[in-house]
Amino acid sequence: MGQALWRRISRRMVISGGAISAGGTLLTAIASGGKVTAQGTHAGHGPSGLAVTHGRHDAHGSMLAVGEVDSARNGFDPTAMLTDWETGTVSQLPDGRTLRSFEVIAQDKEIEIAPGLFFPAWTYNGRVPGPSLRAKEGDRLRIVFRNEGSHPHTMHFHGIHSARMDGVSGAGEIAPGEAFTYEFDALPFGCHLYHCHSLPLKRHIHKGMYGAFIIDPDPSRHPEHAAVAQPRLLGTPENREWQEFVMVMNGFDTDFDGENEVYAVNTVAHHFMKHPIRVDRRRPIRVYLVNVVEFDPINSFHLHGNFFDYYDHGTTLTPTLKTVDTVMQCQAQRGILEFSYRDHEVGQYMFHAHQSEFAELGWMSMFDVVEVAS
Ligand SMILES: [Cu+2]
Repeated sequence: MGQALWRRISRRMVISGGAISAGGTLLTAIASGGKVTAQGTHAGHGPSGLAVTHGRHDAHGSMLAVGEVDSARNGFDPTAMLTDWETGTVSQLPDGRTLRSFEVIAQDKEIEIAPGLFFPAWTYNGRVPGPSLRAKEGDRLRIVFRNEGSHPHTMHFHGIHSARMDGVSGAGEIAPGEAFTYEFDALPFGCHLYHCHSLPLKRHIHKGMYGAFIIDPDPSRHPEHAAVAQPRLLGTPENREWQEFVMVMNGFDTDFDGENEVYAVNTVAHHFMKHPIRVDRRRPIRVYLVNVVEFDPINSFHLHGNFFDYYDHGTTLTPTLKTVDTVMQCQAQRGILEFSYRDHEVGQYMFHAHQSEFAELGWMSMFDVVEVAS
């Protein structure tokens, strides 16, 4: 779909089933048992998600599924972003503690968020979401932030730190061409985020200035839960058993009317429909889920054919919700999902926002569960 067409339609027109949606999107296909009237879509086989698989291969029924985003031009790939942790440069402080140093640069950059649809983003390190910063509980963190963008920006971390390091507008705002070093301890362990806190806040956030900030528990501090803390700690053999993914649920207001036209996980609409996330059936899955969607009060994650345990904010070592298949998050809410397909047959299993509107506009994805030869 061309950019010009995108500009002419609002998402409400899309949702109301106007000429563009032409009788059905992918999600309508599921709800109606696969009888889709959109030209060429012939989905419709049972509960396993195959209906959608078929729809995926035949793009005519879905306005968003046509074509491919050029990840090379974007300089980032949503699939690679699932696992590309930024763990910083590690050194040792005189007191023996670990110091992790990061460098983050704010830059203006046009990015492609759906095939042919471009968005004038403000980025951290040239990508949306920004780098997934990861540390261990108790590490000292030093983040050198340089603003090479056209507007004042900050880095506001959700974590425990002093007022001087809070990265809010006013004293903490970093002007274009200037730099600031944030320094604080990695606390508490959990699944967190950072974002720009310049004003107007909603503009700076929805332009793309956010990222995941993961603090792994230090097992030595949690002897009573060591068996849970150890597999959460990146680099341990127990952690390598897990298939870990960062999913930042975001949205884009492409015509600046105060509502989003595109929703996604890791920025590119429907990316994980076209590129299902390959997982080994026998190994457990851990998703670090962060919601940064602006303008809409609630987002959600719904898993098909399976249930998960959920750790709200990731700040506990026992689940805060057990055996659920849907979780909702307001903006900046986040958590850890744990589940497995060990007892499932291989195949493609969907997950998506259970706001159908969001799913149709890009926030719909697939796991491709496979048998991996040992
Ligand atoms: Cu900003």
